[in-house]
Amino acid sequence: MTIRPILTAPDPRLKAVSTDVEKVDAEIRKLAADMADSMYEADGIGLAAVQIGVPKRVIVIDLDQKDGKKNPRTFINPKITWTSEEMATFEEGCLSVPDIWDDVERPARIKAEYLDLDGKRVEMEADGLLATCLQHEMDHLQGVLFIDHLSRLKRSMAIKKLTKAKKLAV
Ligand code: K1U
Ligand code: ZN
Repeated sequence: MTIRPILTAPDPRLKAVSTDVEKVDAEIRKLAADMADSMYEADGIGLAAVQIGVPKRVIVIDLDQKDGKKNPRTFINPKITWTSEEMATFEEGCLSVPDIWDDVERPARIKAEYLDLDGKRVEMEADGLLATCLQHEMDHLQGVLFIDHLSRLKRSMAIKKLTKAKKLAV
């Protein structure tokens, strides 16, 4: 089990645009396993590789964590192929934006495709929290945080709070 530290805003490495995985090999499977360990340790439901400083298009999500049961899903080179016109609002949090939660509106339903841990292409449809979480994690792959969806005032208040918390931590 390897827990890797999760970067927190305003770390500039979170702004990196992640690149496609060329081959799903042992190194990528180890990265996905480390990401899952790090996500569980931080009590998260999702994590993008860039959040542990690896700007590759890899995401892990586990929405079924109950009674210590673990069922992480890995999405490699994910791509959204369709979004609904209907929108949905969820209160979002982020392991890279600690202690800040706010409502974000996103398409309610999406279709996506990705590679699984065997390198097989998978097509899927998602709604509810899975659709929200996938869009949130795919934003990370573009260097976008959920606070970038908030008003300028809310975003600058959030950055101030995060910067102050970092200064107090040293
Ligand atoms: O990207 C991340 O940092 C993961 C993030 C995912 C997410 C949460 C909510 C809406 C959209 C995306 C998190 O896991 S934040 C932590 C969290 O959700 C949670 C923590 C403790 C208990 C319950 C939930
Ligand atoms: Zn996040």
